[in-house]
Amino acid sequence: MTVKPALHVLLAGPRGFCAGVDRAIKIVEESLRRFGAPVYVRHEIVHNKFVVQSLEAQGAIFVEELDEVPADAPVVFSAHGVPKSVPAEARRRNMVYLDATCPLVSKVHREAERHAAAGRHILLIGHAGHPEVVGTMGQLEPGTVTLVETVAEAETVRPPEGPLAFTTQTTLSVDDTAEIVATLARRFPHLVGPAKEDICYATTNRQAAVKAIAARSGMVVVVGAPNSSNSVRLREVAERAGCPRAIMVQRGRELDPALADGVATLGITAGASAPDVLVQEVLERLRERFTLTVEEVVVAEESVVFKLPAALAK
Ligand code: 0CH
Ligand code: SF4
Repeated sequence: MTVKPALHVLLAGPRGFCAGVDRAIKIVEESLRRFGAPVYVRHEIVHNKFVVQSLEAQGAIFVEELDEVPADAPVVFSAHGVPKSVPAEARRRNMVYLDATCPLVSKVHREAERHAAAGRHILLIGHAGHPEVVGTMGQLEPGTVTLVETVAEAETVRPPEGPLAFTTQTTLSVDDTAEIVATLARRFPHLVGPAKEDICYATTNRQAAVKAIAARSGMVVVVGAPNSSNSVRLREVAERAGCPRAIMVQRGRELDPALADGVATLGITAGASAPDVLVQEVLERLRERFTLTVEEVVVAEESVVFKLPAALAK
């Protein structure tokens, strides 16, 4: 019997599901129990195909727009949030709807509304076209918000004269965002906003955890999806923290274990929308080729839990 070479695995902690994702999935599952199938979901409930397919198997139907949902069927809005026009349209059509927007995204929506009510133009730091950015912009009147994506844009953006505020997407790079905020604060000394930014606890902790393992790892594997903002950031953070190779996979079978040949220590993390079963798949895949020793590196403990919406909590 050939002996498999040794591979030391560092598991980032925290990794994987956050409280907002956990709540969003429970909202779909509980809706299926209450209303029976089908329950429609506008947009992927979270950016993970395994999660989406598991819910589809239970009777959920995923669509991109509300007009694809029959008026007599219940619909859930995804964790990323929706423009105000979406619930407004659901009410107009007398639909039953459940909002799975993460409470930390809703908090940013309210913050943006407060700035607008105070007459401040808003600089929203985020990625163009991402559903959370579309949702946050959709809380505001057109012309009252300008998107800033990069430090270069922060250097050149020309908002209208007058009071100015900033808000951010919740799943951005902590380091990039600090630089963007510093640039804006230098150019616009009257800029108001949160103490740092609106990046959530889960994004912050997952980036800190992957940083802690990246410098010790010859390779890092991020379990997540290419359309998952927070997961994509984890791969970037690992690379910037000095790891020579950081890759992203959606499932264990996507990983070629031979990539880890010659690597002594391999780091693994998972985006906030990636279930733990997929991390286990990656470990199983590596065991096909290596004898693993697994060490968990925990940089923060998380105890955040969000309640279900009142309509489902009863
Ligand atoms: O990281 P993003 O926002 O692309 O979304 P995800 O991968 O579905 O993770 C959950 C976060 C949802 C809203 O913050
Ligand atoms: Fe909420 Fe943060 Fe999770 Fe997004 S990543 S769902 S903002 S806890």
